[in-house]
Amino acid sequence: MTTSPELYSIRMRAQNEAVHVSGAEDIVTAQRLQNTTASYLNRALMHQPEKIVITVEKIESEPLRLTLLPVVTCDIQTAGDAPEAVKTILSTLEISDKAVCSAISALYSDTNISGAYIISAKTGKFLCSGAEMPVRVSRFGLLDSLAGEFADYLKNHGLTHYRVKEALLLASKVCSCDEVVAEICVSDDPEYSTGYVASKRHGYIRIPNIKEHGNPYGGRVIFLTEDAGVQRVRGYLEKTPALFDALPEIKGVKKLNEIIGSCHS
Ligand code: WAQ
Ligand code: MG
Repeated sequence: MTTSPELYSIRMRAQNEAVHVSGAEDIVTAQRLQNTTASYLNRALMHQPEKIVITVEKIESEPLRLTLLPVVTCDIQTAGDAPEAVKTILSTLEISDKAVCSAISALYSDTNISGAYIISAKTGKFLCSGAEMPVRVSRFGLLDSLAGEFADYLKNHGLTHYRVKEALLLASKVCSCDEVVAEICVSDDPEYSTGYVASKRHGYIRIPNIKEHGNPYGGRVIFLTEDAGVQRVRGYLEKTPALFDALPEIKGVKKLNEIIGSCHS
């Protein structure tokens, strides 16, 4: 009988003057811990941080096996067109106008926080505020044996930036949660202006020019169904280990109407 190898959750966060500047994570075997730690250190050091925290934790329960969302890139030429496209996508997903407004104002504010806001898809109310800190999605990774193949596959589709892989994994864990209607993300990296809208219905829709190049602010918003238990969702997103064990479908660049198809009302 072969036993599965021990798995570890490895997480990095770096900060400067108490501001989060870099983060990354994966689930790996012991054999890959050293290389992963080195690459995370290098990544953190690019931000000249005052403090880097790398946490390595053995995973005690068998991780869930999850499927990556299909990937499509929306044909958007300028930052001026992106908000309208985002609103149109969200309008096909049972997300109220109020909730869309709450999300857009949180995402396009001049602040960065280290986690995601949770918003009711119906009322637009923030379900995490004050003591209820924004949720930090964690404990997800790609099966070690797929790492090389996955990187080549993304590269063959022109998706070479490490952010794409990590964001796709994170969004796929978020959308695997029953109570999640959608997630929207804008990077806080001033050099990275592609964001996404992810949902079970449409998959992972990449939105080029979701913000102006040079803008240092970003954020994430997760929309929940009306009857969702926020604590359960938070527990799942933060703590339940999840491994992705197959390559995603990648559909290339498509027009918004092709992506949302007959959903567009
Ligand atoms: N859990 C919850 N929220 C997070 C997490 C996390 N683990 N990590 C970051 N955030 C929030 C936080 O508010 C950041 O300011 C914001 O998301 C953006 O984080 O396919 O790199 O790490 O080309 O800047 C999208 C890739 C990249 C799109 C997104 O986000 C593509 C990205 P960043
Ligand atoms: Mg980051």
